[in-house]
Amino acid sequence: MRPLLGIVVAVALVGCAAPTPTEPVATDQVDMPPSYKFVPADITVADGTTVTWTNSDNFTHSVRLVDDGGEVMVVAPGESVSYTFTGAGLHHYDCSFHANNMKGTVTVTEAS
Ligand SMILES: [Cu+2]
Repeated sequence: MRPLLGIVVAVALVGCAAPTPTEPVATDQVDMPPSYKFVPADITVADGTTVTWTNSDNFTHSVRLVDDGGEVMVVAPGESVSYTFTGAGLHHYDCSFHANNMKGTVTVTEAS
């Protein structure tokens, strides 16, 4: 008896299951309404735009520039902070106090 040689071909299915990311909103203003969120969380701006985050919540939050040196800008209720983004691409940020609930992105596009 001769052993049968079986050849198994594994077919890899690529990239069908990734969740659709939120479409970024074209704005330079991000609000922090009650409670524990950035609205809109995902925005898009042109290179060199200054983005302002305003804390409308009753708790102190922060904007931590995860992809831009990790600086933490603390934002007390009723206050605002700003940061000027340079460099086209995806820039992540979050609230360092509530990083599980509060995170967002700034998609920076080439200045026209
Ligand atoms: Cu927070």
